[in-house]
Amino acid sequence: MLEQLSQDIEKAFAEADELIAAAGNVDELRQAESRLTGKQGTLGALLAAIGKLPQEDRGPAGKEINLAKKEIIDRFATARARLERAADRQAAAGAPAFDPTLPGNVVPRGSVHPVTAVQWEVEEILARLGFIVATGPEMETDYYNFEALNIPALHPARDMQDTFWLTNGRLLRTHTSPCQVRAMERLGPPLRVIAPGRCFRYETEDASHANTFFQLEGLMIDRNISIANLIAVMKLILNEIFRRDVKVRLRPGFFPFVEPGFELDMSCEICGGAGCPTCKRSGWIEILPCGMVHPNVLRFGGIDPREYTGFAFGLGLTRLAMMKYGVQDIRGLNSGDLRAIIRPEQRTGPAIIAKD
Ligand code: FA5
Repeated sequence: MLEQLSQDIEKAFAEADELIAAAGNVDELRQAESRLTGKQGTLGALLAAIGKLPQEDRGPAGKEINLAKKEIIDRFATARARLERAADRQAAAGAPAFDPTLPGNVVPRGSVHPVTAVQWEVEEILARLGFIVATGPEMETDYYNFEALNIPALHPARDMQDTFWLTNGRLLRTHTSPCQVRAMERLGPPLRVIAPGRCFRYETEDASHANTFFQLEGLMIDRNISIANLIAVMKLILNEIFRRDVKVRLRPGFFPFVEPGFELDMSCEICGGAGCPTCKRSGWIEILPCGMVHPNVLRFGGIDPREYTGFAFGLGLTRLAMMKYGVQDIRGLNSGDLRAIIRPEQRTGPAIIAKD
């Protein structure tokens, strides 16, 4: 009897292989599988016939049929996976072809802020003259911001720069000049140093005044440094930044840390010198106060004024960026509105590009 069963199982395997080969898709395969493994199917009929076998053959017969069923289910599973892969390949073939040689989507590249762009340019110009870049803290001490710059407590010159005092007794630096004495202490003479940075003043904002703005301090100390050196460097900076001979005027200026001191103004780029709100209708923009370092300041920095002289300047970087890129109102620079910042028809410099 069991021999007959073995033959029937072999036939069931053959039937399964035939149906698998004939199935063209997953649905047909599923139907074919139930014809073999379903209750009414080939294997179901064999199981149902077990009851007619002699008692001792029933156990081994049931075992053999179940093993065969498992094997047939496996064969169908393998065939199904093969058909599914083929279907996926076909779907992919119907999809638009992917061309890996096509250029990708261009993501617009950001650019640096105009003040940063101008800062980098000035740094490059002065690096060619041997200046190095130094930094100082934005939260300063009274000593470096005022005392060591020849502005003792109660000196009226302190009123020139309205100060944000902090509860810890320090202050937000009102200018980058504190970097002068710090550089003298750290580097000693001779020295050529620039210090760009953010400054803070408690003042009413208007088209050319912000309460937070950028300056770039410059300091050159050596033997025999004169006003001629100072003027040459100031002119070089402006001519290089604007790529032409810039119209400037020099007038006496008072700063306790320089003697003599000057105000170097440039012709307003916004109105061409005719007068506008940006230059307060004067036609000139205060941009580059400067002078010869006061002997007292050299002494505070540990330098002997009988041996060394030097010049210093405090370039208004934010205003320089305004002149270069035609920004009419200083508040536009912090507005985040690009149209407020760059007006291409007024731009005298090259497009601002990110520095690699
Ligand atoms: C000073 O701050 C001096 N420390 C500069 C200096 C350095 C003189 C070394 C001599 C030697 P002043 O307050 O003028 O000076 O500011 C310098 C420049 O910073 C100005 O010419 C102007 O361009 C810019 N500036 C000043 N205040 C503001 C402000 N509120 N908003 C924008 N820019 C300002």
